[in-house]
Amino acid sequence: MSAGGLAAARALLAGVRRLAVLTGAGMSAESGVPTFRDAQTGLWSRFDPVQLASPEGFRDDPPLVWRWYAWRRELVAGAQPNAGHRALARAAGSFDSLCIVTQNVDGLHQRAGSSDVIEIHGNILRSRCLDECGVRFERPQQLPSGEPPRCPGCGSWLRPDVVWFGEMLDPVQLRAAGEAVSGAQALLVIGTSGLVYPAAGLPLQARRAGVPVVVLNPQPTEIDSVADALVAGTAGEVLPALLARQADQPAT
Ligand code: BJW
Ligand code: ZN
Repeated sequence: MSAGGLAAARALLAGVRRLAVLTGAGMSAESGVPTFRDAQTGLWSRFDPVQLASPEGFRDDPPLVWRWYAWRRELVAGAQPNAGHRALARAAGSFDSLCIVTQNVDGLHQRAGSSDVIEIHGNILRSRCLDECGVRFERPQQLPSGEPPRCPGCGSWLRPDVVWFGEMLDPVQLRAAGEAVSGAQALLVIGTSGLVYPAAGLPLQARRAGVPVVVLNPQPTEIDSVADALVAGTAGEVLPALLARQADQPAT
């Protein structure tokens, strides 16, 4: 971890009362949930995103996509929040507001105890009707055939309640995310490659609103150019130290 980066980021966050946080897959890496684009371990190094994470892919082969999501759902259900998730949840008490905008679909922020969370790419544990008849399920049943269950409202397929490539994000949530980011006194960006829009545009939106941006990532990202402070390290290692406020520090 870069100690210099950490000191600069801590100084930048010191007087902040309203913090916004944007998280990506790297946030959950230390919980054992694979990222998408890491070269060896990322999901897209083994699986085809067009086949598995697009509406066309699902319509082409619903059982294939459903089974892939069932596997990931099991993985997420068995994962635990890591030290980074817990540090963010704990830190909420030392800010007037701490809003987490997450691209993650795993629900680990909420399970760590964070309450102000906007899931802009949905949640993998929920399902909804492919034909948008309004039916939503918290926990879908698994059929022995591996096929997706049918929507009890209209008979169409159920699909994971996530945002696939080429799909619009929920405009209400996207607006709330933009407002959280622009209305904060600092934006902390954790564990995202910054390649997927519109989420990747939020740091620039913050910057344009005069909100300083801190980027925490073990690797360079597309967002580094808009960062006021860069911390090289992992979420689980860095966040407990970065977010410990003066009052929380042990007396030395
Ligand atoms: C660690 C770590 C540790 C590792 N600690 N860090 C404008 C420009 C160009 C393209 C577009 C654009 N606007 C829209 C597009 C098209 C497209 C897009 O962005 N494509 C790009 C890839 C080029 N966007 C869309 O289609 C979006 N829809 C949309 O814009 O609708 C309007 C529209 C429609 C049609 C045409 C045009 C406009 C929807 C995007 C939905 C993304 N969906 C997914 C799947 C979700 C469901 C599921 O989980 O299955 O969301 S794709 C995947 O990528 C997932 C993620 O949320 C998202 C972002 O990935 P993330 O989180 O950044 O992960 P990685 O793996 O990329 O990076 C991990 C990072 O962690 C790395 O930096 C590591 O170093 C780091 N790390 N260990 C801290 N321990
Ligand atoms: Zn339906």
